[in-house]
Amino acid sequence: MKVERINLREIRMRLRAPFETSFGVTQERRILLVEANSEGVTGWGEITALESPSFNSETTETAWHVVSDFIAPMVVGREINHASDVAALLGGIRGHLMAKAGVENALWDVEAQRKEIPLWRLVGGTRGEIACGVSLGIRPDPGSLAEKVAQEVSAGYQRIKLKIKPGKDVEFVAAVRKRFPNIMLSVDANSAYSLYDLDHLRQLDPFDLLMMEQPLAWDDIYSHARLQSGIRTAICLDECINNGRDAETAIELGACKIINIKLGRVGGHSGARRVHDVCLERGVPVWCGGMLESGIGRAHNIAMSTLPGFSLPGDVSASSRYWSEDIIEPEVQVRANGTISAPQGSGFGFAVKRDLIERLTVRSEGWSSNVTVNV
Ligand code: OSB
Ligand code: MG
Repeated sequence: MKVERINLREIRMRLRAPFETSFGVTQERRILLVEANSEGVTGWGEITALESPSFNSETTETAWHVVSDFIAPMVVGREINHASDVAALLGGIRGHLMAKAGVENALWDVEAQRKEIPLWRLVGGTRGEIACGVSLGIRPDPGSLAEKVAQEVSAGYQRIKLKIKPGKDVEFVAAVRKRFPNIMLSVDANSAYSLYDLDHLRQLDPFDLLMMEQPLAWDDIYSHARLQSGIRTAICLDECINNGRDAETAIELGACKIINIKLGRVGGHSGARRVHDVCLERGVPVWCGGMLESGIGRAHNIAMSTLPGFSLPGDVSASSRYWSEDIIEPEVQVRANGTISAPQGSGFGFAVKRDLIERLTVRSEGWSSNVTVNV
C-alpha cells in the first residue's frame, strides 16, 4: 500500500472524573490522533503519551515533534507491504515508541480495511470476546474506595485494580479485601517505591492479590528481580517492558510473573505481538494495559486483547467510564459478565465521529506525498 497522506491532530478531552496515580492527577487529556490514507482508505491510530513525562519519557509534545519532523516524512510517499514493516522502517529513530505506535497502528487499520477483515484477525487474534477489568485511581480514604469498588463489581468487571502510593496502600487494600474477600484484586504503584520498602510491600502478601504492578523504578528490571525474590505477591511489569528483549530479560531474571502490554509503550501492534509471543512461549500470562485512551486507542486495545496469550482481564473498560461522549460509535460497551465482544466489521470495527473530532481539535498538520499542508 502506498502511504499517500498522514494527518496528525491534537484533541482535548476531559475525563468525567479526575484520575489520581502515584505520579499525579489527570483530568484533561491532550490526545494525538493519526489519520493515514492509502488509495481511498483511511485508518486511525492514537498516540497514548501523557501530557507530562511522568509515566515514561514521552509527552504529547515530544510525540508531536517526532511525528512531524521525523516519522511522517519517513513514511509518507512510501510503498509498504505490511503495517508490520513500519517498525523496521522507523528503526533509525531511537525510542519514541508511543509516537511510532500511533502511526503504525493507523496503518494496521488501513491494511485490515483494504483486506476487508477485522483488525483483530489481522493481528492474529483468536478470542471472540475479551475479559475486562478496571483501574481505580487513588481516593482520599479507604471507605470511599471500597464504595467505588462495589459499583464496579456490580457492573460486572472481572478484576479490580487499585492505584497505590506510599501512605495510601496497605490500609486501602485491607479495607477493599475485607469487604470483597473473593474478587480478583490487584494494585499498581507506578514506580512509587524502592527496594528499601521491601518489608513494607511484604505487608500486602496476606491480601491474596493477583499481582503488584510496577512497584519500583520505571527503567529498573534488576531491582524488581530482587524484590520478587522477597515477596509472595506476583510482580507484573508495565513501565519496564518496551520490547521483546525486555520481556525476555525480565522473565529470565525472575523480575515478574505477569506482564502488562500497552500498544503505545511497545511501539504498536508488531511490538505487542513480539512481547506477547515471548510471554506465551514461556508461560507468562499477559493482559492489556490502558492509558486513558479515547475510543480510537480503545478499539486498537480490543483488537490486541484477542491474541491467545491475553489470559487475564485487561484495563479495557467501557467508554462511558471515561468520557461523557466518546469519539467512536457504537461506544465501547461491557457486558454484564465483564466482557467486550470483538467487533465484526473491517478495520478496527467502529465508526469514527468525524464532526466531534473536528470540534475537539486544537491543532492539526498534514503531510501528503512531497507537500506539507497546514490546516
Ligand atoms: O499504569 O496502568 C497504568 C493510566 C495512565 C497511566 C498509566 C496507567 C494508567 C491506568 C489506567 O492504570 C488504565 C485505563 O483505565 O486506561
Ligand atoms: Mg500500570
